[in-house]
Amino acid sequence: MPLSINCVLIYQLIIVSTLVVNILCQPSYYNDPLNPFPSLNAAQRSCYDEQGKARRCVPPFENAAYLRPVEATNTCGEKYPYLTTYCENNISADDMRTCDGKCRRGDHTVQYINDFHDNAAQSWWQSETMYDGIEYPKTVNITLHLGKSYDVTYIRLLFNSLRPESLAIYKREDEKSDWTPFQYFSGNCLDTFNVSESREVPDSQPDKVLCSKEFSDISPLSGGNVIFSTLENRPSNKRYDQNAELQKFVAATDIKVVLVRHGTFGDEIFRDPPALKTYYYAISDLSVGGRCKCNGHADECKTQDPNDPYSQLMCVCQHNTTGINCEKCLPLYNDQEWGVATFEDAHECQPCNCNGRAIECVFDPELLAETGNGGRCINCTGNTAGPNCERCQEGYYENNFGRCVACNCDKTGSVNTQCSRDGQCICRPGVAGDKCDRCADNYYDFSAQGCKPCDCNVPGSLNNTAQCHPIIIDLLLLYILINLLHFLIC
Ligand SMILES: [Ca+2]
Repeated sequence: MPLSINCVLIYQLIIVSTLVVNILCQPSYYNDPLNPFPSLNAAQRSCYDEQGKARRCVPPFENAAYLRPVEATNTCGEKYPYLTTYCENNISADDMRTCDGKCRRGDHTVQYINDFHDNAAQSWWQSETMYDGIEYPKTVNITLHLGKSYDVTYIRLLFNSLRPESLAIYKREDEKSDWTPFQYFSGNCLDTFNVSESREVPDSQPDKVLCSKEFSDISPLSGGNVIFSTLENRPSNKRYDQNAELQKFVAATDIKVVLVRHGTFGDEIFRDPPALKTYYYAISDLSVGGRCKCNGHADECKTQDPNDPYSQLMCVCQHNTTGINCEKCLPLYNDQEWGVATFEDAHECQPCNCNGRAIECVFDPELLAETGNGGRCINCTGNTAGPNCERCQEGYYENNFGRCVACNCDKTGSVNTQCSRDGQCICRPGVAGDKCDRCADNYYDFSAQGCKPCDCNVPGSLNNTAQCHPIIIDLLLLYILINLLHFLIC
């Protein structure tokens, strides 16, 4: 339905005046995008100072979105051979709309959202129009995979269409976790997201998710920004270094932008096709300003395979740390607990003392309290044991060559499996031998209770040696019994 002449004039006046306001109120994020981090050169970002002392370090600030994998749930011209036609608002022409817009498959794919951004020759992603059914509550989602965890400072969307009246930004802290809200933008926060509009978080809740109406104005018709500065209006960002909640809040591996509701002039209620075809989403650039998250232990990130830009992105870890985000100590460097590097303490991982007999240790807080060293070596080699592989394991003794040798104590004749430093096992009563594997002289009947005494008279024994045998004693008893019977009968 055509609008009246008066309506057109009022409409054009509103657009021109809001455009002027918009130009005057250009976002200032370019002035200080690193807030609260100062701009650092490579030497300042280094993980060691001039004296070689470990210090907190960070990878360079970058656009983490650039050329990363991205998906959209709707794109114009995708339903081949369907052609998406759209109209554009035109404030300078008498007829407000030009409806010669055509989008074929491939014309405005989502890959144009984070390609090289050239202001002079912009490429952009575009959705279908309200005429095609893209209308609240049906949303359009843009999902961006950063490749690894980043400390995100800002997210910027540069629109090539009207900005949405409502949009939400979600994030994931790792590729497997659930999506959590990052920021809402809406002209009506409460109705749309059930969140009150608020500009600043309380100190007690540094990770509170805010909703802002800052970018929900209908103007400009094109070229408007939506910018989310993750640390802005969060007073605790001055102590970012010590604030684990805030550090967790800014960390993201994936970003999802949900385009919830079009900003409109209200003319869609007439369901006039040219009006409906002016409402679509078009974004020429999605930027994510941030640093590769390395917990203060790396000054650069690289892909695992230098020849494959889509292979796993990883921190080049320093300070004896390892992991995709330098989130743990190297296997043999767990003498102190792993920690995020701060300005006060680089939390450099310290080597365990395993006497060269282990390649791995774990941090044990009880051991640290007892000895001042928390590294407990595991899988000690050479039959050694102990927190530092400093002694022979149970059932072994150290021989003259410093090697741990098995005691091999006889299970029947020994009190336990451990022998003394010279290899002598501890024998049960009446048992003898290094390994406690036989009865001592003048003892017999080797068993788990030890050996019984023979009580042989040494001078009366054969070769003056006190030795007996169970069978000999039995024969002797039989001989005595027979003689006694013979004496009684005869
Ligand atoms: Ca682009």
